[in-house]
Amino acid sequence: MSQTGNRNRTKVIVTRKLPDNIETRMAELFDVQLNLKDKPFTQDELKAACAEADVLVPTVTDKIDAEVIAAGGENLKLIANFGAGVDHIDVEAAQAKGVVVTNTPGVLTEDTADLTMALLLSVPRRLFEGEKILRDGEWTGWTPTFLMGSRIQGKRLGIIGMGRIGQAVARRARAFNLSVHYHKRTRLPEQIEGELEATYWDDLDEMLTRMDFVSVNCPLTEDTYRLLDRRRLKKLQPHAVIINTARGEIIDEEALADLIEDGRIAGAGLDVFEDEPNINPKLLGLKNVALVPHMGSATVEAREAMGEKVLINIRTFADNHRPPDRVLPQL
Ligand code: 8YV
Repeated sequence: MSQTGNRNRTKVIVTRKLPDNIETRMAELFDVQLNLKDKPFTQDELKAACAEADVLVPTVTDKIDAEVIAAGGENLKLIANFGAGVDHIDVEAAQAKGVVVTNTPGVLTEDTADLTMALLLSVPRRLFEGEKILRDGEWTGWTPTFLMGSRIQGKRLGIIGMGRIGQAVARRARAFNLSVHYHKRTRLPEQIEGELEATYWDDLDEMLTRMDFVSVNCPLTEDTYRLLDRRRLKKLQPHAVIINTARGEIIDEEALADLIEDGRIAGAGLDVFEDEPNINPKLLGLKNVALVPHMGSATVEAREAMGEKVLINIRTFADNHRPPDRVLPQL
């Protein structure tokens, strides 16, 4: 951890290493404590940070629960999350303590949708399997029946959650000639639904039974925790493929692994996991599962834009204005 920046300014504690130019700007603007070694904070370190800071800048790897928030001192007024998802923060406990929470929506939408499409193209076409065979030196040459996958075009894609990222996935999917279906708590306005040429399913179970591909793009909340549980996963057709670039906890991972192993689901492309950075060993053993390490927003552009959003949220808040990306507790 390193101390830098201006004295007598807002005290900001950042829990992980951020892009260099964001850290430099933070040091210019605030009395900032950076984490240049990027060693994750323990729960005790998070509590100590909350006790000391005016503003805490956490990431998805920090569990900001009620206990951590309760350890906050009089000064703690803002938790400016570096990331869009806030499932790791007890927003209700923060609000009860008068601590504002902000996030960084909108700037990682296109990159996360790109990664979703990359997985959606990779799993049915068995790209990761092919790559492994090559690297293991096991390729003996072209044959007419080697590594046959299934065609993308003309298939049905069911998107769970049709917010910014879901819609960005839908736009890409149209270009690949997929027919787009979606399930969401509240139906999209007619005009947007029309533009996306998307079919709405009020009943998730009904949608699942009919899809060739399913993409999870909803936030993790109490309502979406294990939304795809064993019962629902069993509704999928045996040739179906699931992509998850949202949060691991939305799918019962053990059930998913079992069903893929038993041939009741064809495969999965996963960027997120229930117990990151630990990966369920069953998933590791399945060759029709593509695994990538939580990379949805991992572009230089997205990470810098996320940092800019954090800076704007802190600055507006410190200037006694309403920060643009305030997050409110779920009703
Ligand atoms: C981020 C994400 O990298 O923004 C999110 O919700 O899942 C990721 O893309 C991560 O959250 C950073 O905290």
